[in-house]
Formats: sequence, C-alpha cells, structure tokens
Amino acid sequence: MASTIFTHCDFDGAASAALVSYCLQLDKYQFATPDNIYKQAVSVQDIVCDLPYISGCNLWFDHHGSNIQEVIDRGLNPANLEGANRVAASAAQVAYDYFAAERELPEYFADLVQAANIVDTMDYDSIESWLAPTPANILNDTININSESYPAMSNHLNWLTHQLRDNHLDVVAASEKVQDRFQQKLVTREHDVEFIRKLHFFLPEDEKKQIVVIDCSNLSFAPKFNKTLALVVQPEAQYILLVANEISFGRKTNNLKISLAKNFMTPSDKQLGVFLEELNIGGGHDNAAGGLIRSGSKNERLRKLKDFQLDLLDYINS
Ligand SMILES: [Mn+2]
Repeated sequence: MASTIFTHCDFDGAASAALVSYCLQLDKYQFATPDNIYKQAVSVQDIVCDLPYISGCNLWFDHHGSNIQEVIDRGLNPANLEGANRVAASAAQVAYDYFAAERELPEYFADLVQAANIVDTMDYDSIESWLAPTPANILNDTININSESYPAMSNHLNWLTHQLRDNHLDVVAASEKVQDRFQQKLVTREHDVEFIRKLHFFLPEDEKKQIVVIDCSNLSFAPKFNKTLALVVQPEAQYILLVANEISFGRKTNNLKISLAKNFMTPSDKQLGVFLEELNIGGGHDNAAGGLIRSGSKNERLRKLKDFQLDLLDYINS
C-alpha cells in the first residue's frame, strides 16, 4: 500500500511535504491541524510532517519544541524516532537537512526552505515586509481565501504541494491560479482592516495602549479574519486580544472564545500560553494562545470578560 504524507494545513506543511514527496517519490497528501491529526487514520507506512508525533508512523519530521516535549512526556526518546525532529524555524528545514545529508537536492528547495522559515516564524521587521507581495507571502496568503471550506482549502493545498515539489516557488507564485486567488485576498484584506478599524478599542485601564481589543461578541455573525491585521491600524500595540462568541451547533452560546497574540515586531518575553493555562481557560504558545471563558448568562459573560482583561493587563505589567 502506498504511503500517505500527513502534513499541517499551512505553508510550512506544504513545503515540508513537497520535500518529502520529492525525496521519497510519494504523492498522496492529507492535510491536518495539530488537533485533528489524532483523528486521522495514520498507518505504519505513513509520514507525518509539521504536526504532533503519531505513534507508529513510518517517519516524522517536526520542529515544534512542544511536540518534541510531548514525545518525551510519553516516555519516548525523540532521538530514536525515524525521520528527524529538532527545534528549528520550520519543518521544511528539518526535512531538508535530513535528505540533503545523503543526496543532492534541486536548488529550488533551498529557496523554499528559506521562505518556510520566514513565514512560519513571522520573521518580519515591519508590517510592510509582512504584507509585501513576495512569492512566499503570496503563496502563504492564498492558502485560504474567502473563508473557504476545509475541503476546498485541502484541495488547493494538494495542488500547491505538487507544484512546490516540481517548481521554484517564484514560478508557483506567478501562476494564474495563485495570482487570481491573491487578487481576491487583497480585496478581503482591505475589508478586514476597515472592519478592525471600526471595531477595535483599548481598555480605559490600559493607559499605555498595550492591548488592542477586537470584541466581536455583539455581532450576529462570526467574522473570519487574521487578527494580526490589527497592527495595520495600531502598529504600536504590543498585544492583540480577539473576543468572539462560541458557536455550538450553529447557535451562539454565552461562552466567549478568546485569542491572544503578540506584536511580531516587538515580542515581549511574556508567556501567553502559560498565562491562559494558569487561569485554567486555555493554553498555547508564548506568542499566541487561545481559550474559552465559560458563562451561564449575558451578565456573567460581561463580568468575566472584564475580569479577564484586567488579569491580562496585570500579567503584562508584572
Ligand atoms: Mn511549521
């Protein structure tokens, strides 16, 4: 039976899968998130890239310290697992170094790895360079457009991974399909920035205007946008807090979904994931984290959100 490459549904996921696909001559890809990979039928022939380790898979390529730590916590030695894992800027870099040690790789892969490193670590020194229409940014920005369904996005990622396996990323970025998606993306981005401009605010207690808050909990719909675009409106803010209703079975609940991110240009040493874990409402990484504030009524929700915002402000100022 042919092996499947299970990979993350993002740019690094596509880039690392493209490398593995070329080197092992496999062309079946499945895209997953760190959460839903555990529900996928990963068999002993399969390869996992840029996602948590799945016991018994054939090869694993990853660069996330948290995933490597999880392997250690499970009583396994990461060094003994087939494939390659170490903390690095991208899974593509880890896979590249693994295969380059034993063979000559096409030159275009070096550029692909460099692009994955920048995109996956948000290694930009300005908003302009983050939004600049470089081939890497264009490919990354067009992975999901117009709130496409997951199957539609997977379909695009499948095409993209094949393209990146066989071509330089500049060629793929210049293709009609990607350029067409990019034009659509620019239109929605424009809308998203205007939307954030209208909705954003700072807490009165936040004298230094550190946390830009985007509260969508009074909206009747669930907006889908990249909250980091708040930095276009407020480039000096250090943190972005997005608040939205939790939707369950198509209905709004009284619970609030919160997500937090740092300004990628000036990241502090605060651990946002640890902060949410300690409040017992969520978790995540140092630079980005998310959680759920549970409440039984609208009043409780308002009170808990206010308490949370003040806790966050305290933590940031501590
Ligand atoms: Mn990655």
